[in-house]
Amino acid sequence: MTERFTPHDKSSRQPAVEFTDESILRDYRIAVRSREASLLGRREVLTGKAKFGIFGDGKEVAQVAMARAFRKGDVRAGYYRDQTVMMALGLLTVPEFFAQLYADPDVEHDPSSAGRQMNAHFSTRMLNARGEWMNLTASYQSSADLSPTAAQMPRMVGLGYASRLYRELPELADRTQFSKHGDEIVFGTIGNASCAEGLFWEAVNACGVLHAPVLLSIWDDEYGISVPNEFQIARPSLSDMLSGFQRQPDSRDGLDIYTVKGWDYPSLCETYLNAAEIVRREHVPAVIHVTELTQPQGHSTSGSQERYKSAERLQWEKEHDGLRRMRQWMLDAGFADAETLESLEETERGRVADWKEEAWQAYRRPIEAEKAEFLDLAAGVASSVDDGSAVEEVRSRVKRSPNVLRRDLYAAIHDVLVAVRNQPLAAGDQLRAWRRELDEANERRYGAHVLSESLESPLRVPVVPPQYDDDAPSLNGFEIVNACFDAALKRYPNLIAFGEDVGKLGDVNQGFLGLQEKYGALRVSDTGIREATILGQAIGLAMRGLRPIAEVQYLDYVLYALQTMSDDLATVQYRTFGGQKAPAIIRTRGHRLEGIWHSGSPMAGILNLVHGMHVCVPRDMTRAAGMYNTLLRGDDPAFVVEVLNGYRIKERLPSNIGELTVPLGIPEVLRAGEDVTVVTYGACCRIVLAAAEILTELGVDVEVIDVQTLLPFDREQRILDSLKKTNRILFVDEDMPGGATGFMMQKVLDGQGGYHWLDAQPRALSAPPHRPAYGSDGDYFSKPNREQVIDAVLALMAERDPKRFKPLV
Ligand SMILES: Cc1ncc(C[n+]2csc(CCOP(=O)(O)OP(=O)(O)O)c2C)c(N)n1
Repeated sequence: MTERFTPHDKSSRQPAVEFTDESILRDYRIAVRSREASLLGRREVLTGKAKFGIFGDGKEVAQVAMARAFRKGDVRAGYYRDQTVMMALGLLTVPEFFAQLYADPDVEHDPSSAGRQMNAHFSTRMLNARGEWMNLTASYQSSADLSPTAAQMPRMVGLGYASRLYRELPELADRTQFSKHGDEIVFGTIGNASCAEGLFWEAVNACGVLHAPVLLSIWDDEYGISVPNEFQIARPSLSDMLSGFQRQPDSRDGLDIYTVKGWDYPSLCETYLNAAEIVRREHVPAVIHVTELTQPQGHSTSGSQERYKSAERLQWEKEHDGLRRMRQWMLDAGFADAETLESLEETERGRVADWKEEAWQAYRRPIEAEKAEFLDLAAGVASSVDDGSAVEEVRSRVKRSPNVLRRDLYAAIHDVLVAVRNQPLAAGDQLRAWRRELDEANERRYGAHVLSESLESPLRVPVVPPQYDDDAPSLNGFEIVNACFDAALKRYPNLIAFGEDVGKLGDVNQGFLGLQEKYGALRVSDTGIREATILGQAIGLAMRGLRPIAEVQYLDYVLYALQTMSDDLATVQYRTFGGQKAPAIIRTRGHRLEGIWHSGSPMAGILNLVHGMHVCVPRDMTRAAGMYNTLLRGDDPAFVVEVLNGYRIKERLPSNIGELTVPLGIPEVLRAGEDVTVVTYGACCRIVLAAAEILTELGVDVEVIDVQTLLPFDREQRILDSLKKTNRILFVDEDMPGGATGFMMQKVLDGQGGYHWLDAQPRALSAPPHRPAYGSDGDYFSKPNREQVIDAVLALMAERDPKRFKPLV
């Protein structure tokens, strides 16, 4: 193999580059293969075999260059244009590419998402079939893609920062399954138009601050669907705009910024190899702005670029097509002759077509088998009734339809059962039994892996009640969580805590007081004010084997991070069909301060967006400690809302503060009673208990239940047990009407069948439908209070006995 080209070495620290005829031809082969896959992919959509297609055509050459710089253990955090780099790294086969296009739900066929994600949303399997981490340094990795533009940016920060922690924290040295001395870098990718998103700028800044070894590529084809750059960014060039981040010579502060043309293969190779080497060695992030990229087939299958690109632009794109340019360069430089290239192209065209067909057959086979089984069973039904014509009609509809889907079979089963309703038929029962079998399989296909299914699921963590010495000290609430975090930091060397004011100050309520001094500034650290990338920092660290506790200072500010929490963190396991996990704990505090942005309770808004996480609402700091201990023993992500006014309330310090656990999804009865069940959580527990005392004087025996976690909710139906006894129920919280009280009501009355046990109207007491006003009176008139709880319970009792339980006011 001749060394025809050696990228020149700007820093004279250039790694050895394999730049041979063979390697160039390999790159070209992958680029051609990828292009062919895009072309055929689009055709599959246009002929109705797939629903939608978005492809990486036009970005191939940049990506084969990028792949050259990847090392085992490196991680991609990219988006839907990256099929070529995935193929070049051997992380995506052509059949897998098509399987995802067809939404094939077999994880063997689409290992990225088991058909759950739109096409071109890639990921690698970081977990084995038991949900345990594999050796992440043994292969290239790709964190799971998302559709929202720039949504991959926050996670990229954490993925990169993990390398820094692995390099700099001696206590992590033996975790070689996740990192070898922090030498892994992250390859981020983003489209030019997505750089108009705030998440992009926040993430670039955070990478710089954290010295996260991230190499971020901007694929710039000058458009975001139909909207050109002039409507996206303030200056004509993104790299110009980014130049303020450029680090000064001999400084580690800032980023390196490179610009390279997307059709210039040798320069791309040189740039990627240089940049990656520096990022890897120095842990200084870099951006490669890849310009003059094209989009031969347009943005996606929905729409045609001729509608918004001029004839001149389209002509320019043809001339600057990377593949065409690379081909010409190879011919000009004598790397290959035209005959060799033509033969290569011909071969790839044939192979991609075959692979596509293979993927299609693999996708269709089990469905066709189900179709055949349906036809058999339905024939059995038709022949066992006097007039089987209606059933036969359904059969022939299914028989005739090409590429029948499972939904069509479900509709057909229903139609058959409608046709033979009220006829006791063995054949009908057989059909029903088969449908139940299908249900089971489909439930897994489309519903599995919302939460961890591994042996480490926090739902399996044994309950360890708090224990108290006779002389257990009474401490402030913050000292209780502080003792819990101290024990956890000691127990788990991979526990990393961070957030605004978490480091030096020990958080604004002192939960981490003194712990930075004790464990160091990388274990307990401050962050900038950047909630979305605090979330992303947590996700990325967790995906690389660390255990982050990331703090968002107040509950009201979680909204800044909610998109990342909802779209990314909560769906990691689901969207990868259990191939990846991110056991991050997001800590915040809320309720009962004062004013619109310090005492809000947008609980339903949050909890309904984060299925896939546990939502814990501890009523005091001992419960909070128990929940943290449970979560740290598990491998799911979670959101914990501590009670803001609990930090100064005294609690006895359990002697087993580092071991006690609180089970998730198991409510606690705080006060037993016979007349009314009041269901609440968090700060409202105290208010309801105070009301219950007065209600006893008024002759009402109230059972008070703390749900403890909103997700999961009452896994053992303890609230139903209470309702069976009292037959009256009131839900109390600080959310808006119809918010988390509505959520709880649905769970109990509908989900648990509580409706059947009611003797009185089920009621909810929540905050009034406005944001909380400031000041003590503002608070009183904006949140449920003791008096309102008493009145609501009396109203419930009055339904049965209005004379005895007259309203007080
Ligand atoms: C948050 C969000 N807004 C809008 C969209 C719809 N959308 C999908 S791709 C796209 C354009 C992205 O352009 P660019 O970042 O340049 O990437 P390209 O597709 O050109 O590679 C838009 C607006 C989205 N996916 N997410």
